[in-house]
Amino acid sequence: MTLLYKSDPARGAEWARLLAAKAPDLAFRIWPDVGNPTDIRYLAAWMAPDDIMAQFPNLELLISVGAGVDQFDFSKLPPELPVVRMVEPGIVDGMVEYVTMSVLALHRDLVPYIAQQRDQIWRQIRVWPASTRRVGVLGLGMLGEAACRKLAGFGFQVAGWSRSCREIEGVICYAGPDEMTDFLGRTDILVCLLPLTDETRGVLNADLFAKLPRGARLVSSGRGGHLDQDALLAALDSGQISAAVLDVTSPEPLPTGHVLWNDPRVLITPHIASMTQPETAVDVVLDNLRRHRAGEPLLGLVDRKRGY
Ligand code: NDP
Ligand code: OXD
Repeated sequence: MTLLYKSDPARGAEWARLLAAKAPDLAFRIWPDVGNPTDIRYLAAWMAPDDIMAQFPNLELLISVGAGVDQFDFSKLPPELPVVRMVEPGIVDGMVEYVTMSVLALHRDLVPYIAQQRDQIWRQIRVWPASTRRVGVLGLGMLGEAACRKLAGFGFQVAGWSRSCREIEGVICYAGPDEMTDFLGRTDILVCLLPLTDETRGVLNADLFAKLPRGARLVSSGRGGHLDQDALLAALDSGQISAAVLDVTSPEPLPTGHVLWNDPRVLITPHIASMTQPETAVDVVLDNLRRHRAGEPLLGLVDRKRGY
């Protein structure tokens, strides 16, 4: 029973240290040091090899080292191979921090102040209480729900939108395409925490921006493929959107010289909103291996039909 790790080798070394202490009987290897490929039963990867079953004929479980799974080409994975995504508390805490930081930055006009500082301009913008600001989160899953709960604690008026109806204390929940327009109409700061699927690709587009109140602000920290970047630039130019924080772009890295880099209305971070934390992730992985052996439901099992 060997677990193979195929992602950032430095973080793999952390997994190795933790697993040696927590599960000394588990054989653990870090790509490309695969050993005998027929020993590999579990693969924890960011990108899976195309010919996965030819390489590892005894593979029983594919584990995404991230919360998202859109990096996998499911058409190349055997339908019977279970795929789980990373559902661990460290990645949730990181995203809650990032979304809180970004929403507070947009709420307190940090983006224009950064531009003003560059030009040595001392100009005050009226401060509004958080209770007057309506935040809306697209996606009420593991990350979106946790972010909503934290934001509600600051006094923001928080709402969220998901596919199925949800109930979250202190959060107004909207569901499905029919309720999207109402959700957007009451959203001053929009946060995208959807998974990237055929249904959500390009969701942050001109049509959506037009349904937000004029001057709305955007945090995009799901995937770059959600955002029509040209539509964002047009919405910034027209004043429909006043500022944006982007953690994800398309492509990544954002190419040198891209117009978004120098736009004073945009803050960019290099896909660091959150990261899987080895310390907490290995506990979830070990629990999932135990569940798999015991035939129990897996944590973070991906529904291939939904794509997340
Ligand atoms: P979950 O699968 O837990 O939640 C996804 C949410 O999106 C659910 O509420 C789901 O609705 C909703 N949703 C999905 N499709 C639709 C749709 N078509 N219409 C309406 N709602 C929809 O995902 P996580 O919260 O764990 O993660 C979200 C994404 O965040 C990841 O897929 C990844 O892309 C991104 N991410 C980014 C990181 C970064 O550093 N930038 C770090 C980690 C993750 P329902 O509840 O009804 O199923
Ligand atoms: C993830 C990510 O999906 O880091 O975990 O983007």
